[in-house]
Amino acid sequence: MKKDTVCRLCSACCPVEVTIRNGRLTAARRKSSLPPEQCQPCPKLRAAADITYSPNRLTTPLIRDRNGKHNGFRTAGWEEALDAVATRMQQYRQEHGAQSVAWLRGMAADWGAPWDYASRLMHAFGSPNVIGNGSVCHVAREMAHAFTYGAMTIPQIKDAGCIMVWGKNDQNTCPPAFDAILQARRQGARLIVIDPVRTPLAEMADIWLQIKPGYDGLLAMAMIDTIIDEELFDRDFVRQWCLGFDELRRVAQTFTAENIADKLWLTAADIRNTARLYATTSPACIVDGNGLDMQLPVFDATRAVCMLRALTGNLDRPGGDLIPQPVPTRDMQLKERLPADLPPITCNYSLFSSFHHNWGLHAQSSLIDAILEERPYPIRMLIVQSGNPAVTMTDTNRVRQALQKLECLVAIDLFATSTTQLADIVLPAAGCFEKTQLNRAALRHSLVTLQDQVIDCIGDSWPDWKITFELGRRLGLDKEFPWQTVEGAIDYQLQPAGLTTARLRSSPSGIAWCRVEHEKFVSQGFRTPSGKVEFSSPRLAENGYPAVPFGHGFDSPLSDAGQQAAFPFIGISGERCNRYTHSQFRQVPALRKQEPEGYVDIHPEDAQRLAVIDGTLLQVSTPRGCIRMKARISDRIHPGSILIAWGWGEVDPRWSINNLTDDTLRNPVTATPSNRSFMCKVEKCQQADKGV
Ligand SMILES: Nc1nc2c(c(=O)[nH]1)N[C@H]1C(S)=C(S)[C@@H](COP(=O)(O)OP(=O)(O)OC[C@H]3O[C@@H](n4cnc5c(=O)[nH]c(N)nc54)[C@H](O)[C@@H]3O)O[C@H]1N2
Ligand SMILES: Nc1nc2c(c(=O)[nH]1)N[C@H]1C(S)=C(S)[C@@H](COP(=O)(O)OP(=O)(O)OC[C@H]3O[C@@H](n4cnc5c(=O)[nH]c(N)nc54)[C@H](O)[C@@H]3O)O[C@H]1N2
Ligand code: SF4
Ligand SMILES: [Mo]
Repeated sequence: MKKDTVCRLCSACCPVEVTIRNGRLTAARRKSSLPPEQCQPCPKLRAAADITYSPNRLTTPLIRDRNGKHNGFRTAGWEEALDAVATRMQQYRQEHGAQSVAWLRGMAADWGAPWDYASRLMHAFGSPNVIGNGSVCHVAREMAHAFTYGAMTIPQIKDAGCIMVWGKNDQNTCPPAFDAILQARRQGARLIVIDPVRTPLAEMADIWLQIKPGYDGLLAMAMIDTIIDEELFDRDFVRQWCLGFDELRRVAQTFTAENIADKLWLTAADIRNTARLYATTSPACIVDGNGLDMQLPVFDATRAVCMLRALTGNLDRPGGDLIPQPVPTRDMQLKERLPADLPPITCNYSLFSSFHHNWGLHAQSSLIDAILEERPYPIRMLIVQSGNPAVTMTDTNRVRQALQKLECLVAIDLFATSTTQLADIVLPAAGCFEKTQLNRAALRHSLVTLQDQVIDCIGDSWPDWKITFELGRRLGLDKEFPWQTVEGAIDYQLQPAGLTTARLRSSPSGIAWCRVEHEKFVSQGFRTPSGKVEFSSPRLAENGYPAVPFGHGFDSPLSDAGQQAAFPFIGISGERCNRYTHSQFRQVPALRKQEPEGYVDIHPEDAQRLAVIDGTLLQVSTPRGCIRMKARISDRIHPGSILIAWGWGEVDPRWSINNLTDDTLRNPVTATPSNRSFMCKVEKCQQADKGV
C-alpha cells in the first residue's frame, strides 16, 4: 500500500510517498517535479525504515534510578512518568514561580505544531520561557528580512534568470530546492555561489566567490555600493518603495569593493563583476542560508543581502523573491494569559523575542545564562523536546554544566542521546511517520500539506502532541487541551483558513488556500512600520542599533580575533551532510557504513607546513576546549582555514565542534554567537591517541 505524508527526518519537509507492507514502512520516495533519475537522492529517506525500526529507539518512559537496569534509569509507565513531570512543575511553580520552569525546543520540533502546543501549555501554566534555537538557525535571518521588508521572502528559483546562492547548500539540506536550481540552470539561468567552500554547486556556478568566513556583510555592502555607484539599481522601485536610500548610499560608500576586497580574500573585480551579473540579469533571486546564520554579524549582514533584492527591484516579482502569503490560522499560544510584568529570560533581546508573533523566544543562550548565572532569574526545571543541546548548543562545557545544575531535567526524544543521559525523566517520542501534525513550513505560504501518520507508533512511544496534551490535562488544563485526537486540534487551528484535516488528507499534494499573487506591495505596501522597504530603520535606531547595516562600522566576525598569534586558523563549522541531521542517525548502521566518521579538512599548503597527511590525528583548540579528529587534505577550502565536520559530538565528545565555540560574544540584537566561524589552533596530536 502507498501512503502520502511529509518527511521530517530533517527540516526540508519534503512531500513523500511511503510504501507500507503488513503495517510496516518498507520504503519511501520523495515526490519531485523532476523525473526520478534527475532528482537528488536522499540517503536519510532511503534509510527511513532503518531509522524508524532501529533497535536503539526509546520505547518506554524512563525515570532516573541509580540501580535501574537501563544506564541509570528504570522503566516506567506513562501515568507515572507524566504524573512525575506534572508534580515537579507544580512544585517549582509553588516554590519559585512558574517562570522557574522552561521548555527548550530543538530543531525537530521547530517546523511542527508541537511548537504551538508547547507554548500553549507553558503559557497557560504561567511561564513565558519556551525557547527555540532560532538565534543559531534561521530566525535571526528571518528577523533581518522582516525588518527590511516585512517578511522572509521565498526565492522563485524555477523562474529566475539569475540565482545567487549565499551560504546555502541545498544539495544536502533541501533537495527540492536543489532540483529547482538544476531545472533553472537547464533553462539557462545564471548561477552565483558565495561560499568559503568549493561545494559541488560552487563548481557548477558562473561565479563562485570564495569569501573569507564570516565576512558576508562586508561583501553585501560592497555589492550595494557597486550597484549604486554604477547606477544599476531600479530607480522607480527605489524612489517609490524604499526608505533611507541616501543613508544607505553613504554607509555603503565606506565599503567600496576596492577598499575591502583584501579583507574578504577576494579582488575588487570579483566583487564588482558579481554585483553586475546579479543586478543586470532579470529576474534574479537570492537563496540565503545557514552560512549567514551562526555568525556574529548575522543581522546586519542579512539585512544588507535583503537590500540587494530591493535595490534591484526583484522583490515580490516573478522569478525574484516572493513575499509569502501565510495561511491564516488560529493563535494557539495563549500568550495573553501571561502576567504583563513577567519578563522572559530572553528579556535582553526583546526585539528578537517580539518581531514575529509565532516565532516566540529564540535567544537560546539566555537559557544557559539563566541556569548558571541566574540572570535575570534562575531556571530550575527544564523540559527539552526534540533537541540535543548537550551537543548542539554553543560552548558545550558551559551547556553541560548548566544541564547538570538543573534540579530537574526532562527530555522528550526518539533515541537516547547525550542530553537524555543527563535527564531525570525521559519520555519516548514517536517518529515523523508515526504521527499526524501540521508542519509550520506548510503554513508559511499558500500550499498546505499534511504530515500524516502512516504507521503505528513504535513500542510505547507517543506523538509529541499527545505527550503535551496529556501533560496539560495533568496540570489541570483540560479546557485548554480539550482534544482527544490531533485532528481536533488541527481543525481548530486551521479554521480561519477554512481547511480541515479531512480535506488535507484527501488532497495529498496540498491545498492552495489562495492564489499566489505578485507585487502585493502596490496595493498593500510592505509590512514594516513605514509600509516601505527600510534601508534605514527608525525602529532600530530608536533601540540604539545602527539604522543602516554596519552604520556603526564592521567588527571582526570571528571569536578570539584579538589572539591571532595563538589561534591563527579560521575554523569553519562544516556544512550539513546529506546522511545525517545534526547529531542524529549515527547509530543507524545503513548510514554509518556510508560515512563512518567526520574529518577536519585542511588545505594542502597548510598541511605541508604542519607536516600533516591524510589521516593524521589533529587537535584543534580554542580557549574553551579542544577536539581531536583525523585530517583530510582538501583544496576545497582556502589556506588559513579548516573545515570541521558537524554533528559528530554524539558519537564521541572529542569530536564535538561545540567544545570550541564561544558564547560570550553575541550579536546584540539576536544573541547569535560565532558557532560557524572562529579562530583556532591546529596541532598534530603527540600521543599515540588514535581518537575513537
Ligand atoms: N557549531 C555548530 N552548532 C550548531 C550548528 C552548526 O552547524 N554548528 N547548527 C545549529 C542549528 S541550525 C540547529 S537547527 C541546531 C540543531 O540542534 P538540535 O535541535 O539539538 O539538533 P539535533 O541533533 O537534530 O537534535 C534533535 C533531537 O530530536 C530528536 N527527535 C527527532 N524527531 C523527533 C520528534 O519528532 N519528536 C521528538 N520529541 N524528538 C525528535 C532526535 O532524536 C534528536 O535527539 O544546532 C545548532 N548548533
Ligand atoms: N541533511 C541535512 N539537512 C538539513 C539539516 C541537517 O542537519 N542535515 N539541518 C536542517 C537545518 S536545522 C538547517 S538550519 C538547514 C541549513 O541548511 P544550509 O543553509 O544549506 O546550511 P549548511 O549546509 O550548514 O551551510 C550552507 C553553506 O554555507 C557555507 N558557509 C559556511 N560558512 C560560510 C560563510 O561564512 N559565508 C558563506 N557565505 N557561506 C558559508 C557552507 O560551506 C555551506 O555550503 O538544513 C536543514 N536540512
Ligand atoms: S531531505 Fe530527505 S530527510 Fe530531509 S525531509 Fe527531505 S526526504 Fe526527508
Ligand atoms: Mo537549523
